[in-house]
Amino acid sequence: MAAAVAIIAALTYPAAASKPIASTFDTDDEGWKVIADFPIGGPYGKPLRTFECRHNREGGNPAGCVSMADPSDFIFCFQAPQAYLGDKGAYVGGTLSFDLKCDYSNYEDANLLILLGKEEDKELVLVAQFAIPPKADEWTSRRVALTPGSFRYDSKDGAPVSDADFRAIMGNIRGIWISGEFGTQVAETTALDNVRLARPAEQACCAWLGLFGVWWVIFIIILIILFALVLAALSRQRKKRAASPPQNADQH
Ligand SMILES: [Ca+2]
Repeated sequence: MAAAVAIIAALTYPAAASKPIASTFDTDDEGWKVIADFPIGGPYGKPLRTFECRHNREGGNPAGCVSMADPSDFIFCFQAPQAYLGDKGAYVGGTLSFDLKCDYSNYEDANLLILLGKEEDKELVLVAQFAIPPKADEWTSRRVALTPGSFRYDSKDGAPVSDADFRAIMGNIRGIWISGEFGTQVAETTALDNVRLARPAEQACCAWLGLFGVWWVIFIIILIILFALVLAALSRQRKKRAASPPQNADQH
């Protein structure tokens, strides 16, 4: 049995150790805020106002989510909490994914993911574009590859980002902002759910798990436990036989 426990621990430890940074908003806003009033087209480096997100216990994808009603004519973004910031060099080549839902979607210029960082004394703002939610009131999943090719300097029309600058930012992320601005009028409410920062290895693992589902892992664990129980029963039987005197000896 001890061997089975060790095998299970060995199987489950890597998954726990490499647990992705994720927000599913089951019980609260998990530290996410909203920042607002960026001019359309940028610059995006300095928000004017900060708001609390609204946490919704239902209506997410599934369960809870956070949302924000457009506060102004300008662009507003969901701001990631501290867990997503700092040294994330191990996530270069991974992805940032998230689900968005918007009740009024007719603005196609602010579908932005903004990364903030610093290279030596220079403040850097990197901007990636993601596909806009195609229909109002439907959850859509978006995924941005964490590679230099996904980003531009300062705005969606900026210059391509160098590998050195991208690695410098990922080594000390100071801000991750996901735009919620999808309406030309001050009318829309945008919701966010299932944010996930994944390393390259975690993506491969998830794709593999996706093929078989989590039940496959549970099945393997049950098999290991059954195998351990059979081994323990056989071992007990062997010990019992060894302890009993041979039958022939009784007949003499
Ligand atoms: Ca959720």
